[in-house]
Amino acid sequence: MHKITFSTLLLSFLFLSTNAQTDIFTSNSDSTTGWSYEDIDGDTNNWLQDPSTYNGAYGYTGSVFFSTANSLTPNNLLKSPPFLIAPSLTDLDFEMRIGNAIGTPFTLESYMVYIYDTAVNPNGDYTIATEIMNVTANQTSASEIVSADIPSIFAGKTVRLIIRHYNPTGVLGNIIIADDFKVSSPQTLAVDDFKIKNTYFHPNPTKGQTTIQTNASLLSVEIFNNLGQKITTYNKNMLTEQKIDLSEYSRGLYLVIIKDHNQNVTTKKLIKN
Ligand SMILES: [Ca+2]
Ligand SMILES: [Ca+2]
Repeated sequence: MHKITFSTLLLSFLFLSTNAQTDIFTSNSDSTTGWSYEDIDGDTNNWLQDPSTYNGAYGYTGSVFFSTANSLTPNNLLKSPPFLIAPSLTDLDFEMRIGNAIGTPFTLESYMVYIYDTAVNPNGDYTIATEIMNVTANQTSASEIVSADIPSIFAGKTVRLIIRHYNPTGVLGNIIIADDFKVSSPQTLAVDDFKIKNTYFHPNPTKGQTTIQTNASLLSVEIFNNLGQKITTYNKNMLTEQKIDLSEYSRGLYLVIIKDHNQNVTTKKLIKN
């Protein structure tokens, strides 16, 4: 009985190991932490999170992000939170749910998707980001899942995605709706690889200084604000006491990406109050 159970478990494990993909970044749009919006054309129409209007309609669930355009030349950027891609994951896929048409007549809304390395493009300038999609959205009420390859050069990088709403057709625009974002790899990471375990801040929330409680040998700590912008990086020489200090920054939620000397990583939320 025990042998059968063990064999079954082993087979299940092998099956999962050989078929599972690795989810690197996912969002159902419910949280806006780390997301940001930029109204490049300056017409005050921009991306926004909508918590409920499209819930259950056109294939969307719960919250979505949508971009409006009352001009012929929208140029609105939706930027994802920063996330780190493991160095060993070189086969990288992006997908999201997107649609443009709520009722008729449908308008020709176009979008592009970019990815960029936050270390070489700290301001997230889309004109120097890497384009991975350039599409005119489907002209039906239903949303659709679209996908694209992400170049392997982004393995090992802390990246952000940009979904850019624009309209080169000269047709007066309406809206673009995006949801269900996922960056994944068909490659697998062993469960204990890559993730730094049992790491937390004390105190958290903090008024300023906080200590990183961990057994890992820290290599670097990157701190991003609630808009996903990197505000500072600690190198290993600054981390000998495993302390970081947010005294000079405003109250709010921060994303902290912690790397150790063995290429492991963890992303933590830290609250300054
Ligand atoms: Ca959603
Ligand atoms: Ca705009």
